[in-house]
Amino acid sequence: MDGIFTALMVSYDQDGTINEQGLREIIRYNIDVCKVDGLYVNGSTGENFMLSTEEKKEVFRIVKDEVKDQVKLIAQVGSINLNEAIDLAKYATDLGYDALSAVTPFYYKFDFEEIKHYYNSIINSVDNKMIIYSIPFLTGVNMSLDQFAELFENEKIIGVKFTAGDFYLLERMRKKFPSKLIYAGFDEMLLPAAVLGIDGAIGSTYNVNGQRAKQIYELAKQGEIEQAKEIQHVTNDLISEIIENGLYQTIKEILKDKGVNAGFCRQPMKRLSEEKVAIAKDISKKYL
Ligand code: MN9
Repeated sequence: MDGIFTALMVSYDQDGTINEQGLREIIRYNIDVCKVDGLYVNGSTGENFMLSTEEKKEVFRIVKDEVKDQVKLIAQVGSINLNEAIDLAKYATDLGYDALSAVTPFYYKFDFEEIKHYYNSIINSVDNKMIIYSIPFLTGVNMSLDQFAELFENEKIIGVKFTAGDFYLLERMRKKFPSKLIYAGFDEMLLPAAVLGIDGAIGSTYNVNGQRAKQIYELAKQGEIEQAKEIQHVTNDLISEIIENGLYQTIKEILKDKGVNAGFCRQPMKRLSEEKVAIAKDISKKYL
């Protein structure tokens, strides 16, 4: 389960309907061109939190059908509707997903006992493994080292997707939990995270920039830091231009520039102006 995982994009039509053929093309591009080690399905990048339960299941189904066993698959099933999360956990497990992940419950200020109950309820309802999805800047949920330790007491909770810039906490976690899987969640900080000894990374920009990410990760593991730094610099020039132009929309336009029918983002996420579509195409040609 180590390596570079793409936080998979989903192709939506103008009216927000899932475009199955487009989704299959995005998957193929990730496996055949970006050569990533796995896919993280229905995360933030898949626009998961704007989907109905049925739509989330449809995405899980299409992805598994296209991938079969070619790469590892992680299903993000988290929801503050705990019944939905458990239902999705069962669904993805039955489909054969290699592991589950769940975002920390958000919006209400759930206390730690509630968070712990949430994770144990989900993972104890299925025969599968759980990767905590920690993304404090979007959820507002910050967990301490001791709280992670308490969650990790459940052996079915095997790791964390760490989308934060707190490298002190990351280092403490690596030291304290040598056998748990830690995935870096910020693509622009892959190299420093890799130096600290992560097991892999999960990110949105790997939909288009997976090859560079794999190089950074492998070079860091071999101690070739100078070379890795050069590739991270180019990667971050790319990422900063993508973010400036509109993160998910621009990645989709880059995919379209590569001949992949990546569609549009779901409302309320906005469309790119024609000018920004042109900028996205320029970014695609300049870096990829
Ligand atoms: O899950 C992604 N997070 C979000 C990881 O999209 C919220 C990252 O891959 C970022 O998109 C990326 C750009 O900041 O690092």
